[in-house]
Amino acid sequence: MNKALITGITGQDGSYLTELLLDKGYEVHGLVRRQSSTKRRRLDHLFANPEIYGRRLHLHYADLDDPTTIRRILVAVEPDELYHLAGQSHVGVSFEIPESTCDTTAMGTLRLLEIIRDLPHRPRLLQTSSSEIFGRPESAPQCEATPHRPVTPYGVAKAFATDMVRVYRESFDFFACNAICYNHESPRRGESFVTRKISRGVAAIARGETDHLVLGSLDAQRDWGYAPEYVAGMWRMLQHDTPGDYVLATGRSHSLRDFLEAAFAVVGRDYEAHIQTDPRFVRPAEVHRLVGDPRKAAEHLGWKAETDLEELARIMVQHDLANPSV
Ligand code: G4F
Repeated sequence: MNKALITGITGQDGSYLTELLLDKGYEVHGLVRRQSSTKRRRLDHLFANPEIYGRRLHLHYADLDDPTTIRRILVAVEPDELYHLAGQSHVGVSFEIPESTCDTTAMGTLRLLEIIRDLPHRPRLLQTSSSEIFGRPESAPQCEATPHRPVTPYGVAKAFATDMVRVYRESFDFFACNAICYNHESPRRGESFVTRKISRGVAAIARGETDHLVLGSLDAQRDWGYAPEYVAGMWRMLQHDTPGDYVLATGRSHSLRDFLEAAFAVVGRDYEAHIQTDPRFVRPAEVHRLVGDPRKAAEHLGWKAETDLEELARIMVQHDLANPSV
């Protein structure tokens, strides 16, 4: 039985990846931060299954700033594959807490690489990188060779982590890959990210709980895909013969207004009647024209993003209509 270890297992991607690996027959181990609350809603359905939790799914307490504990767990578990998904993932928040963002996302990745370097049985490593590393690129779409020009603390931290993974691959013969992910969303997306904020807001408006939704800049353009497809791309990277970096993206750019239109259309409303803007949600700096070129992932891994923006908005809004409290 293949063994995988996931950092960030309780997040959107971690929970979808856990389901995918369990389906494929893996034994899955996850690192979780110690918190007073043990509620992990994205994994609840797996905890509740006695055939899975404690048998094929195991959780271990460890923080990214605690290398001794991570080393101990890696030595004990001996995973074949390590998916490094953890880190502070909110770009706007990274302007408020840049030091801890860099500590978890940049240094946390380097610490993990250093631990793996000393292991007698090195797992294959997948690091979730981000389109934020491209910042304000000169060209669109961006591919694996596009220069890194981050403009946010989060982007700088991810660029550091991405380059370190490449350096360890080239210098120490690691099987290590960067999944350069463009925005990927789902009903499990955290509530402070814009698509989920919108899908929850649309559902609340449809239920008559409020009549407006407050956002920041509506000028944003993003390449939005569906998260379960992206974790499948991550898995494919570690099954390939050789390690490398891959852009995971739809290849299509949309404006925030496009997403608003699609989400409000699900409940038969016009978004313009319900949107207010507030500078509190506008960031000190924004990335530009981020749209990915996923051709390498298609050619080498046979991976393709299938879900379009309208379908994504429909999946998210329908979920939030049916689950008002989640
Ligand atoms: O949903 P967002 O917060 O996502 P963002 O900043 O693109 O980052 C996400 O995708 C990256 C690429 O995959 C990841 F690396 C990162 O970890 C994260 O998953 O914001 C999207 C856009 C931004 O331009 C933002 O300024 O929406 C704009 N926006 C407008 N009003 C808002 C809001 N964003 C948020 N979060 N909240 C608003 O009220």
